Amino acid sequence: MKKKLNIAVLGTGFMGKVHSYAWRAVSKIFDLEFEPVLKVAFGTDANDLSSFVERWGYEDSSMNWKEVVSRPDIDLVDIVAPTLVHKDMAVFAAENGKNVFCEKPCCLSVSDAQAMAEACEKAGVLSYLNHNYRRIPAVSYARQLIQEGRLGEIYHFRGAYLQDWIMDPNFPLTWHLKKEFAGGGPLFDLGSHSIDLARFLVGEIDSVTAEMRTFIKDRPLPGTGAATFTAGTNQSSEKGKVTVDDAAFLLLGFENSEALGSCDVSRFAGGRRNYNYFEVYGAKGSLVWNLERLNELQFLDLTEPYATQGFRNIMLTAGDHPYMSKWWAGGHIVGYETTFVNAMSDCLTCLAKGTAPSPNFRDGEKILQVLAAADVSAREGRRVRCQEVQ
Ligand code: SOE
Repeated sequence: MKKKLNIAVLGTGFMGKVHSYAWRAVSKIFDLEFEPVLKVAFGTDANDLSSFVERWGYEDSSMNWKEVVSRPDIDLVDIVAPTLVHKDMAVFAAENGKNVFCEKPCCLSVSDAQAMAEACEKAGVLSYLNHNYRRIPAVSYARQLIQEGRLGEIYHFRGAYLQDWIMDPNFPLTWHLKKEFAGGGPLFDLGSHSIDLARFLVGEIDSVTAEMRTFIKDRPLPGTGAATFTAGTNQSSEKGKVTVDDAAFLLLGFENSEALGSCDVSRFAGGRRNYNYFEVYGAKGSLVWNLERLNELQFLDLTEPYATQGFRNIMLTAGDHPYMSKWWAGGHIVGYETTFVNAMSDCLTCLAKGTAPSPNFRDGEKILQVLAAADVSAREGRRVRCQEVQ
């Protein structure tokens, strides 16, 4: 008999939807000690909240997140609200003895991430930071190949995360475009993913040199009722300042190797709807991966004779590929939503074993240091050591 684990989900947007789907699926796909129960959802818009709760089968709802988090029947708080509120929600949850699962980016600043990590450590609760792309079989397998030494010494990581959803100058000034709500533009939203992958595959980053641009500096204000948690489509004729980047290009130095890395993030890459990409080049081999073909990993083995070398396309659908033994019959592909199911499975496995998941809020702190260093570097026009920023 599985133990019930009562979940409170804070937020009803896109991530609220994906997380609800994954909490529902995880104990059906994986053999876990826990069975998540969608106990209560928090939202800021009464109509959205009631349809969300009905659609996903939550037992209860509330428009007061503190009330939700402090309920004695809640075991785990899942934060899918805007970045601005992550820290307060996570700290309050930890203080109330709840395990915390939090969407990326971790929070707005290095000191907020430290506060989140400390609160969880002090309370002895789990902290889990959701960088779901690590959980893709191909990405996990890429790390395995690197750790097995199949790439040898790593020379380069080239990451890119490109989107195009705000290229229209009439796209409204939603919370994503305000620094005080989001911390940064694609630098935080997408760069946090790329940096997580760079750390996952290559190692700790210790310096950053960056350039950033904001192409559209003023945008129409969103319509009424859309100020904080939702985008809103009914915009007004008044305009407001965009206070985040539209694109950021980073050069990365690594702590324990001479590897040279880069990471380009943008919301102005036309046609790139959700293009998360990396290449890793080593002394013995190279890897290429792209979210649009998430079941595939390209591998070039430099130990083969030069004349026959070439990238081979590995389909990650065998039972012995990471996560795949629990999914469909061999040879069948998986999609975006499975990355969250895999993430929740890993999180619940750590909870059952009492081990710290990775990434957690300490990793969030490291990622925030890189993002903050990139921000300083772009503004001051110089290379910045990650330790410099707090
Ligand atoms: C929007 O840019 C977004 O939903 C990100 O916030 C997610 O983290 C990314 O995975 C997909 O795009």
